Amino acid sequence: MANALRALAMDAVQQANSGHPGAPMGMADMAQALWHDHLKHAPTEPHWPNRDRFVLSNGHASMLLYGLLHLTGYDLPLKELQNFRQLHSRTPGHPEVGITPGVETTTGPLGQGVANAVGMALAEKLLAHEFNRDGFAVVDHHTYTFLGDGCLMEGVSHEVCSLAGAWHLNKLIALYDDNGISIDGQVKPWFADHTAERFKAYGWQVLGPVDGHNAHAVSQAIAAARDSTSAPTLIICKTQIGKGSPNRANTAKAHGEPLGEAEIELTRGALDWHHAPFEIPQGVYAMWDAKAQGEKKLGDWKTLFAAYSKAHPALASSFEARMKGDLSLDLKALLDTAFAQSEAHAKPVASRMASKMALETFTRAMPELLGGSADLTGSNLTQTASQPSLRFDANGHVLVTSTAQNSAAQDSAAQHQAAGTSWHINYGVREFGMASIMNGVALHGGFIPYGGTFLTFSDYSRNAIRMAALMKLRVVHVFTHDSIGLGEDGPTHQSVEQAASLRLIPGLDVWRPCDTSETLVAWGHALQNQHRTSALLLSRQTLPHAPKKTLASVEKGGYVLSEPKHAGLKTDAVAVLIATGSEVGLALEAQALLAKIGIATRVVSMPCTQVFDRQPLSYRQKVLPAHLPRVAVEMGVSDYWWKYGASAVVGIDTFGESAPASVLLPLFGFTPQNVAQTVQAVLQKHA
Ligand SMILES: Cc1ncc(C[n+]2csc(CCOP(=O)(O)OP(=O)(O)O)c2C)c(N)n1
Repeated sequence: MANALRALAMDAVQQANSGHPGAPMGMADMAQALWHDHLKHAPTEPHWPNRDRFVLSNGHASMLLYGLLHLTGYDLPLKELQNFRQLHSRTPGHPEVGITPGVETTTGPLGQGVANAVGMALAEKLLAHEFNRDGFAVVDHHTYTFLGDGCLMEGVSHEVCSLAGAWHLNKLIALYDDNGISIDGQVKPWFADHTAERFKAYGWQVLGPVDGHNAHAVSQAIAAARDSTSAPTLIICKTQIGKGSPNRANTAKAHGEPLGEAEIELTRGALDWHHAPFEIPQGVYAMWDAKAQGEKKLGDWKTLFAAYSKAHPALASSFEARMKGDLSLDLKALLDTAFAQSEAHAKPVASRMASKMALETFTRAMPELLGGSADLTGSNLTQTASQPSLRFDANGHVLVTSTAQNSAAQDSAAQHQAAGTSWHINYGVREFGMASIMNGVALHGGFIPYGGTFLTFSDYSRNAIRMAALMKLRVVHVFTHDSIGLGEDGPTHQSVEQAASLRLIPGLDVWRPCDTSETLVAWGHALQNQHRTSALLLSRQTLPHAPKKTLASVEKGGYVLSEPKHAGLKTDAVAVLIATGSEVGLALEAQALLAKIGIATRVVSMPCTQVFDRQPLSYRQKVLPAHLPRVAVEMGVSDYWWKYGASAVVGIDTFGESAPASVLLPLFGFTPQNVAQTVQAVLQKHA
């Protein structure tokens, strides 16, 4: 059976003249052990909620996964394998979720697949805790991942495997393809870790080394791993990269090059596989076919779920809605009311606090919100009064009595058990781990994860944010302390280029709201868009309220906040000030100063440039009329704003400084006077 996987991998890579044959050939027996003997899945219904999840963390071995999906009966015909790595095929170079049925996550950036798997295993555990009832284990599956030396060398694997141990994710089973080879050759000189001891130290159960080419031995190890009641398991499988190829096996050359026609012929001989390229004998197909068995398991689960629906109708319908990604709350009505209230109160608050205020309302009624922070809970303000801190006991059970930080959270922990709780996770100081685990949680379904850190440290998690956007995942990043306005912590903590650089990620909505109302809208937008990733950039410092008329205008991402008449002038604007977040108040002050000397300006608030860019041209031209010069104001690099046709940017193109914010703002030119003078200088140039 395993040789069918080897043959498909070497043939497809050869046909594409590109790809990685070595890892699929090396892991073929491990794959046979898992997929034939253990994996619970239904090829005819790839989205069955209670399927086991399989994550190929070493995504360059994509042909292994495509071979498995094809052979076991997914809708992935042979011609797709023959089209490996070609435009618009369902077999892209690395596995991509949403393109190939049965692919659970997009992998390729090493280390993040195993992180996604940790997120999936966490989601399973939490859903089981929330929805399972006596006799009704409707959520009960494993998460398996294959990973190689590369994943284990990547630092993110440390962050997430450490968490998986602390969380006792006993249904997470990782199979390590221990072939001792990476691209540069034998790994010994650069990867001499004692991996077994490393994982034991995390609190994992470690099995093996087993002979990774003995499918029976691997299968037995998986069976033992499935019995674990309180720890995740790492199974170390000793393998040969390119197994079966007489001249390439156990060499780095097997990693990422086609074997070549001659070597393929030799390999067919060595494997005793005498079939034409892409030809799989019917008998082999029959052995691999998992459709009937999958349908039986699926059928059993459906019967169980039907009985569950009778016994616990509310829970059952809530589970179905959660897995579909429907919100538990009608956010539209709630946002309208909250927006009206915040406009009426017009209170100055830090936008991080405005975010917490919004979350207080959401988390009370939305158990799907799975919050967290990378050890900055009190600064990011991600935990609300109704959210207990997520804790597990030594047996891996979710602790109902929480050791939450505040007593309100402790009280509510018990209250919320029945109805479902929105939890808050202490991820520890692990930004990248948090972001990539959140991706796994979102991929599993049932939750909308959000997590906080300082904006500057978004750089640590950046590739996971990019992956979320690529996968179109509803994940919300709460980035506080978004500028030099944070003050004394200095340039290591003060974001300068982060806002602009996050805005470069395609598909990521970056919000930098200016007050309570805009923050509400930002959260509403993030939660209501099931296929978008969002980052909320929030201030540490208090911001004034900016009066505005409608929520709908904010939802456009950029809108006219103030016309000259609001500053007491009857004339039309001669210039536009574009500002975001904490600089909107500054722009309004500059507008007032300019009005005093008879210069009429318009202030445009631009909380989310991506959403603004998606508006029709006619709207954008109305907000930013072509004939008016524009001055952008943002405490970050100026580069980003030139694309909006700015004539000048009041920005920061150096690092910040360590000093109180009250000293830094004037030092860097963030005063109403300097903004007003910049507008005057622009007008003189245009005169
Ligand atoms: C984050 C990241 N860095 C670098 C790469 C490029 N890359 C792909 S595979 C690989 C080596 C992986 O070694 P190993 O996991 O041992 O795979 P094997 O050689 O066994 O196939 C590298 C460096 C990548 N895909 N992701």
